Amino acid sequence: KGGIRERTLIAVKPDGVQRRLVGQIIQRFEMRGFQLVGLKMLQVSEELLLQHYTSLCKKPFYPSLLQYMTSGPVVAMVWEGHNVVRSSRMLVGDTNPAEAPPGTIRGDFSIHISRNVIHASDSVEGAQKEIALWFQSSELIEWECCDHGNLY
Ligand code: DGI
Repeated sequence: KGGIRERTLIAVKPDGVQRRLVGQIIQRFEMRGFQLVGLKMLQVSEELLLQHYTSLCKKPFYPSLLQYMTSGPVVAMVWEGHNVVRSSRMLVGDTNPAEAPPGTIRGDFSIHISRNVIHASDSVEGAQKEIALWFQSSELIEWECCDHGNLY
């Protein structure tokens, strides 16, 4: 994928769901012009989290990250559009909310790195792996948006 069909995995973490931020987060991606192609709520398993955060499993904070990410439901989404991976990271803001400017999701809605509300894939290759991990291909819908000609 790439071009206008580039895709990324976005997940509203348990704190974001508990704090009723799902609607506002979806609105920010819609406002930008990105297209929703997959959406579900799930309880993340220990196995899924380990595959998702393989590179972090030896970190001292991993046990608390596991506890947090499995503490309640997560809303997982796949968004599509030109440069969606990079643009989503800009919309989301720095991993540490203290470094995330106002106007970003983390900069507007969070204080501490251990409760930073949202996940966004950090590369096109990473996004492809994460989407395959979190979604069945039958759960992703290809559709034409009526305002396509105004966005591209
Ligand atoms: O892609 P990001 O979510 O921005 O960042 P990442 O892939 O480096 O880390 C994944 C998540 O792990 C991050 O959103 C929050 C958590 N994390 C990362 N570094 C730390 C951390 N949590 C704590 N408590 N301390 C850290 O240093």
